[in-house]
Amino acid sequence: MKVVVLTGAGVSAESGLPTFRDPDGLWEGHDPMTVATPEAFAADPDLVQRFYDERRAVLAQVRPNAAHVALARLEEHLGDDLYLVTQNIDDLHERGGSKRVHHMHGRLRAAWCTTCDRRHEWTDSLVGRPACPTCGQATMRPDVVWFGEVPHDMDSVQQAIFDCDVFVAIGTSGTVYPAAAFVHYAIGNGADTLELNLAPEPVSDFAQVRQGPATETVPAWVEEMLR
Ligand code: BJW
Repeated sequence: MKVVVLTGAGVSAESGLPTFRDPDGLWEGHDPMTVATPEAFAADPDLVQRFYDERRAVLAQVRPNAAHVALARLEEHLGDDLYLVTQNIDDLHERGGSKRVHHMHGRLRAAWCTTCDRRHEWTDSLVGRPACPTCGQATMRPDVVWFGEVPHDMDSVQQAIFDCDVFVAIGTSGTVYPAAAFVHYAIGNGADTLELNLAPEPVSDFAQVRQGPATETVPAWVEEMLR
């Protein structure tokens, strides 16, 4: 059985990372949705770098939760037949034990130099405009995908969805494309579809729904899969 799992901010919520669209998801009075654009970065790079610096620093204080760990356990059993694609830029899937994680919106602990196009593992601040270790230019930005930019690994993700028997969306509002369309690709391919979420979302109309916190629904679903 081939399984594709798509995760969103809800899978990390119980680790203490705020989601984007929750009522208290504002940051310093800025809607994160307006910060996550190349235009916002061009207009006020310090503000955007601070937004990501703070989130990068918080990563060191949080831990993977039972949902991340359960998905790693599923990978142990399914190997390459589990394709885990996340919209999250945190590294909690990896720290929960997953080895094959596709970060379609990039990674918080990576910096991308827009001069030489190199990517570097990065745990420090970027707001002080450090020099790129490769070319020396002070042109590094968070290696994340903003609105209007092309998500990573799209060919591979689409192939995995076309090949899968089961598609599961976990903790995502399903409001951002192309991820919002994945459930439709999966249905078009005849896959079973399942949504695990705290609250009903647009995807709920197109999937079997299990409502509840990810730390409960995901381990329970994984347990069923392994039985
Ligand atoms: C729990 C829980 C618990 C809580 N347990 N659950 C009009 C139509 C169609 C498309 C477009 C359009 N206009 C513009 C577009 C394109 C645009 C887009 O989608 N815009 C929309 C606003 C309409 N998309 C793009 O520009 C993308 N690029 C693109 O399309 O390129 C073209 C292309 C595609 C493919 C191939 C070739 C070319 C890029 C999108 C980039 C999004 N980037 C961000 C920021 C990343 C960096 C960062 O993290 O700061 O990604 S925006 C933000 O939203 C972030 C997230 O990954 C993403 C999705 O959010 P997510 O994860 O769903 O979080 P929330 O907060 O929305 O939902 C949380 C959920 O958890 C809720 O459901 C809760 O109920 C649940 N929950 N606690 C279980 N304990």
